[in-house]
Amino acid sequence: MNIRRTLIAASVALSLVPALPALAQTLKAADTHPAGYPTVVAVENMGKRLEAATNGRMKIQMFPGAVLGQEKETVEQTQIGAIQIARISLGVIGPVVPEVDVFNMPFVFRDIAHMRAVIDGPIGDELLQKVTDSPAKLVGLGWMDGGARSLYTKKPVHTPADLKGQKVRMMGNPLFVDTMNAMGGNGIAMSYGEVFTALQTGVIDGAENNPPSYFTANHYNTPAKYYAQTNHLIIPEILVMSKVSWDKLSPADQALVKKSAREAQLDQRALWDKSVADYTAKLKAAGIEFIPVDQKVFFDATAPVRAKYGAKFTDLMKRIGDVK
Ligand code: GTR
Repeated sequence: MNIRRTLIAASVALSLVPALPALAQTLKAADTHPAGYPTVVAVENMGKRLEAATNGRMKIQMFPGAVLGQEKETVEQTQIGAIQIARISLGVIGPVVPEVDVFNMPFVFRDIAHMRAVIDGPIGDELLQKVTDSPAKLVGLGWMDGGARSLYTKKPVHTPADLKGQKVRMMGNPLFVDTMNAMGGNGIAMSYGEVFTALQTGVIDGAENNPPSYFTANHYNTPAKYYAQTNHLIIPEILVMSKVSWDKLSPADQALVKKSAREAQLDQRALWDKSVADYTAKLKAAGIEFIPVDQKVFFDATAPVRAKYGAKFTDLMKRIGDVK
């Protein structure tokens, strides 16, 4: 009897609770790049759009310049929900969600236009979904442009033979170490934040990246002043959200976040193109020598890497190749 009365009282009380207002949300976002970098600005703009669409209820607070940690750490923090949104290279997601490594292979895209057509289309959506469906506790929100990565070294490089004995920093993913070894050098995995000192002290002889990163991370201000235009990796950047935080959003808020991430993808592209042109000019003005190379030689040298890592992606690689 008592239990019955308690239950009735509880259900009456529940029916009196007004519908909860949608939760106020400040989403913490992390980026390794400094303020003003295209990815940072695009995510800040995404926050402004979210704020406008929700009358200030949802916001993004951006933490640039790796203040929340190097990319591997920010991925881990995002997995547990301490960070809500991380903008990172897809390269560091490979060890967590191996399915994305199809985009991380050397020369898998013909050029930047090809990569953009792929990430904007169904294959891009499928890969984001693979991140979301994986056990990694991350939600794939959208893509950004990371341009093409080329080599910067102390000694000029024209062919794979010139890389013999040179230690070249790669991002933390075995695929990239194998890529550098196949290109003729010795790949060394290291976090982005350690590269400047390692170049200065001679722990490494070179590294590889796009012109905006080469410049803004100050790597050009080291003995590595020769920039060989290999374009060996065209790795998209990815925006991931913590699954823990995502699950706390209403379906309407989830849709809004997804939509604004898609807008950020296109927003960033315009900022990116401008930044590549600006930083290329700055690097040249600073005396960096841009060396044109025969990319086909590096493409051929890395065939074993595509064979090794691409074996499980044969169909997908064919579909990627077919995208015009
Ligand atoms: C940059 C990329 C960063 C980071 C960095 C690296 O091009 O935007 O997310 O991955 O390269 O080499 O670690």
